[in-house]
Amino acid sequence: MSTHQWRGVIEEYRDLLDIPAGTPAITLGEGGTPLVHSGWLSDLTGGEVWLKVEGQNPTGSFKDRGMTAAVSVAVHEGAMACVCASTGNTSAAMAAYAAKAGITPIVLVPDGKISASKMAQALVHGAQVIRVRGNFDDCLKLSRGLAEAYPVALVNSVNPVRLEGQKTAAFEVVDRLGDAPDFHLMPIGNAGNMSAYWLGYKQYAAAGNATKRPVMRAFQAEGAAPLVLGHPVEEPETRATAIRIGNPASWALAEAARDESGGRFKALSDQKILEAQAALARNEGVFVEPASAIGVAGLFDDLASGDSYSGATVVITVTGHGLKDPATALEFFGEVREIVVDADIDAAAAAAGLV
Ligand code: AN7
Repeated sequence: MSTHQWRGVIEEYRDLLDIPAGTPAITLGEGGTPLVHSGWLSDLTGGEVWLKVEGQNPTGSFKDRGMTAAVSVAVHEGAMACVCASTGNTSAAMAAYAAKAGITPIVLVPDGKISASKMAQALVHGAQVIRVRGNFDDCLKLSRGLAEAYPVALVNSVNPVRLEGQKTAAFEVVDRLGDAPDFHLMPIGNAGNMSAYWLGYKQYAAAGNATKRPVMRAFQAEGAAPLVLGHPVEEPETRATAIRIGNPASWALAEAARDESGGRFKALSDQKILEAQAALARNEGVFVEPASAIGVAGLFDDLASGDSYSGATVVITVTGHGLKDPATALEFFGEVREIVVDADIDAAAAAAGLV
């Protein structure tokens, strides 16, 4: 008996991706992530709610889909080094794929504002990490500037090849459900992922693989909500550091996705984001990082404000693994559960509430 080995998103979907013919796939086996049915959220909504669990990718976030494409094409075109700005996940992914490709990864991150786990990933994979006194938006300006002036490939999502890789998540959703969902909920930061899903859904519908396209609803943190406000935010702030972005690069594409799909952007408080993170972990067994919980927080908020998902098929992308940011999780929820006792059965039983 043989098992099917998933080949990564380039080989699984090569004919559907706009990348140069003959691009060799530099892959870590990304994609093919689980679409987990949520009985809990389905009961709450009266619909069918599914979670696209992107934390199951090789470096723990959805960024691997775009990065396999961007690094593969960069190498195909002769790059010896690549550069990105990042709130953490892009740099983790880039460092891993660059290591696999044998090229030099250069990472620009906002000093003090990325989680230790993501920093460790970039460093352990051998990236030159440059901590910038500034925010993500400043880092992106530097990243673009370096790529213009020096022989390094820019692999932020302003590189359209990134979106080609990332759109495969929409293909997987449709392949699994047999059609596009009615609604797709997700976080939005630099806006590449929503733009890419929309590309994928449109492409599949045009090819006859889906009968419809979903309504796209994307969520930002209140302190970093440029798309909701309609103007850039100078000093974005949120505990969901992955989406601490004030001037998204794919602004126009995301607005087009919103408008063409009849969707919308909405801002949510950090408190709601962190409560959704805990609720998802406790009710569904899915541990995601704070930014990744915002689609679930958005579903709750929509229901509270009277929106209905009854009878609808809903997909929520949870973008990154909970282990990406244990510090924030422990700070908010750890003390409640942790009790220290001596190595004694009675003390342990009392602490566990068994007596
Ligand atoms: C977990 O890593 O921008 O709207 O530099 O890490 O496509 O930017 C991360 C973004 C959502 C937002 N969830 O996606 C970076 C970076 C997680 C993320 C987003 C990010 P985009």
